[in-house]
Amino acid sequence: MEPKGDIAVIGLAVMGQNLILNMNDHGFTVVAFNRTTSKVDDFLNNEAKGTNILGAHSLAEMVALLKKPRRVMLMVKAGSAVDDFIEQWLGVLEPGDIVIDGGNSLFQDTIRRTKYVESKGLLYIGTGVSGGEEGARRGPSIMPGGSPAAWPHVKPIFQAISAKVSDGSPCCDWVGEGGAGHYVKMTHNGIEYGDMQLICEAYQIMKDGLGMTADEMHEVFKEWNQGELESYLVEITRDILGKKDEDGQPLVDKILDTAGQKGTGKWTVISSQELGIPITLIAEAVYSRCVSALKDARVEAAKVFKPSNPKFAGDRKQWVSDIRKALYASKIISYTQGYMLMRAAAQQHGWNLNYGGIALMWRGGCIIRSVFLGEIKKAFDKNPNLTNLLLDPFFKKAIKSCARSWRKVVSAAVKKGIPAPAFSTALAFFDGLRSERLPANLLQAQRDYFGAHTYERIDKPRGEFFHTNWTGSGGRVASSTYTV
Ligand code: NBP
Repeated sequence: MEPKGDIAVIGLAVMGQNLILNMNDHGFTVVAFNRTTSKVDDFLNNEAKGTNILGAHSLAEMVALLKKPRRVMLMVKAGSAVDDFIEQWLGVLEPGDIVIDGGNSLFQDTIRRTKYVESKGLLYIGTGVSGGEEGARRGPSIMPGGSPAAWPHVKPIFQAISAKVSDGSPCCDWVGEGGAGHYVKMTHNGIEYGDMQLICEAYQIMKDGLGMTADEMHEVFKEWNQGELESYLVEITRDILGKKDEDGQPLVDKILDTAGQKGTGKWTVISSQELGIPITLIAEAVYSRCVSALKDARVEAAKVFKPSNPKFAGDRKQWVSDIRKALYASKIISYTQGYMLMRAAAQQHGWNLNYGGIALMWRGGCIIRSVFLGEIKKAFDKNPNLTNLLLDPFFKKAIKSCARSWRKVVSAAVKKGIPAPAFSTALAFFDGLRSERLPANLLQAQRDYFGAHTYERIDKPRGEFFHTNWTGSGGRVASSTYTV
């Protein structure tokens, strides 16, 4: 009998199960497999009951159920489990078959695995899948990269199951070679950290600076979700603020204020350091989670340094409008930085990234989906070579119209001792970027003074380096010149 399976999905936790059900809804025959094989039977007897989903209890059985070229997709914990599976598969798959990793793998691992799997005659796809449980079931954002020859074989399945924007375009397209898909997913997660932190800072300023209740802020986020900030994260914040505990009190007020993280934000920041790209807002978002985790230290310090009166003076309605603008401007900076990072990574790794296409992939299905991403898509449609989002006329105008409120909110927060690290760093980055001259002249002089690191001069061509014997007692030998 001819095999019927279009694709196998390995890993029957929340993401794998929901992706399989989504694929089944779109008419694909999926073979389900899991390391703990009892979960295959559990799945077939419950969630998958009455569907066309097939179960496999061994890799050999899984392979026998698949049409050629075989498509096998991992939805397991990122890390060594992926390498272990690849090794096992190399023994049962054939040249031309396609190995897909849909977990949150580190992009360097995907670069390495793509080369390794290709060297064995197979094809590899490392893909970001975003949208959590609901996205996986109803339509995620999917960001595939790896072996270009694999894409035509996977495209019909991925584009069918992905989220769609209002004109029907799928939130899934080819991202690029090697680790490009996982890099874009990692950047997405970093931006997600930034968006969440910005919303949390707006919340804290409204709570502490304006003395607003969760119910009042629920109304504010409801209103914000009807304008330029309309997004999934603003929408869920609205709902969270409206949620009551069993005693009728807002549940959010009872949740311990220490945040966790799984590492993709950290990876984004590490990559930015390696590439020398200032994604200051995402970095602050990651560090803010670290500060939140220092609960005991914060409780102790609060006893000693508690701000006396954090309340803002003036009209509350006006402040809420100012906070909205500060959030919007800071968000523009965060995406500007995120796109700078992807551009630098693309240059380093030789990826031909389609920046408008990435905005479209993030426009629906994923956690950072928003109206705002539609504007980014338009900016890249108008100018595919746009090097800096801030230079697009739409964003230039938006930043200018928010600037006064942004400064007002950041200075009030600083004066009143309310932490607003992401709002502040966004403003500092903006001021740095628009400064034709920064104090790095002095910095270079310091470096040359103590380490003979040399400097360039404004009255000489770039690339010519000078060393000064600042004290009269130093030698004439300069250190080798380097830049970061
Ligand atoms: P988990 O990340 O919790 O992984 C559970 C699955 O991995 C199970 O099928 C488990 O098999 C399998 N597994 C583990 Br753990 N170690 C294994 C090993 N050494 N060898 C073989 N299989 C192993 O599941 P998830 O939350 O569904 O996420 C799946 C992937 O998707 C992850 O990479 C995750 O980062 C990514 N992701 C998750 C989300 C989300 O919202 N949860 C969103 C986007 C992406 P077992 O049943 O035998 O233990």
